[in-house]
Amino acid sequence: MNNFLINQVKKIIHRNSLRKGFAHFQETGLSTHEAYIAMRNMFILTRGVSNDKLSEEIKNQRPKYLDIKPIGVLGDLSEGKAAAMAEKMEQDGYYIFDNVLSEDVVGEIFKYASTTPTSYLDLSSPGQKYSTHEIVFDESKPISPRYQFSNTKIVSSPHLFNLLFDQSLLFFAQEYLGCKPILDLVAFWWSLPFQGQGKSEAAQLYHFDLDRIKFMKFFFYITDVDTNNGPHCYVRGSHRALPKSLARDGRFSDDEIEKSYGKSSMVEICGKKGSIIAVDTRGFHKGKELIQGKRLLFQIEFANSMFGQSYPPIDINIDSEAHQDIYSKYIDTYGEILQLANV
Ligand SMILES: O=C(O)CCC(=O)C(=O)O
Ligand SMILES: [Fe+2]
Repeated sequence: MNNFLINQVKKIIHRNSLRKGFAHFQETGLSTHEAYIAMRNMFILTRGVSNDKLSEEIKNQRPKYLDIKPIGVLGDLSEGKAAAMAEKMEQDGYYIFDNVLSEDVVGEIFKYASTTPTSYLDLSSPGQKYSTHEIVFDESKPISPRYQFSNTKIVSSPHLFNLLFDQSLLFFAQEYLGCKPILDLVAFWWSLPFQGQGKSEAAQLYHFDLDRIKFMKFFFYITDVDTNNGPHCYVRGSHRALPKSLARDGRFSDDEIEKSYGKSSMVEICGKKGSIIAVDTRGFHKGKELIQGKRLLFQIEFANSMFGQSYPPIDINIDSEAHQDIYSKYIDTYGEILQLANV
């Protein structure tokens, strides 16, 4: 059989498996590993079209909230401001906001991260494994390129917790996703120079994320980020159709990316501490390996569906009435991964 026919047969098999798996998810809310793998395979075989089609279906099933008050860390996004920003992001795959986190908030988050024990990427065995024991980050004694806080540690920081419920972020995510967003992932980590070791595991080689059908991440720089201490690198416009030559899963070299897209599309996103960036990481991206210094980054992901990879839920306690109101009003957004403890 020639390659074309082989691909057609593969497509039929993966399409069936995806269709069956997605229908099962819609009935039961459960996503099987087999269906998740079929989504990834279909994404590659159709160079993205399969995900775009599913997203169109989801738009009808999860119509936008009409009552969000779009005010928060991104400013006041009413009067069409979010739509214009989302349109720019639709073109480029990322958006750098003018608004930044306040110095006080950045300072408090930095202090929390400097004093709270964290796991670290353990390179002593293969795979992307984090240590079970936690240590307080010490940049003078590097033992890993990446130190990642547990979800429990993230929700224990009042300032990070606040950001999870920020209504300007929710509003922007809804504008970009075109439907009710789901908060599906949070991450908070330090990066350090580590002589090129663990680059793949630390997401420092180009790749695309594909845990969900459609998703976007907010990045918050908590330290100043320049070309030497790990800017987020993004290939402008690469969130659209996947080029034939790059239609596979895995990690990609800078050269491979440059051949397809050209150097001028490869953007290094530097920024002062407090910077806020939205990124559609279905496009090619990486964290640049650090040459010196350190980077502290907080990240929140919103998706259009929980279909795909499974993550464990996070137990939370809500003290403030405002957060309680938001949580219950937008339970479809916050209730998927955040579970009220002691209920
Ligand atoms: O460290 C970065 O800038 C990118 C990390 C990454 O690949 C991701 O968050 O999906
Ligand atoms: Fe990534």
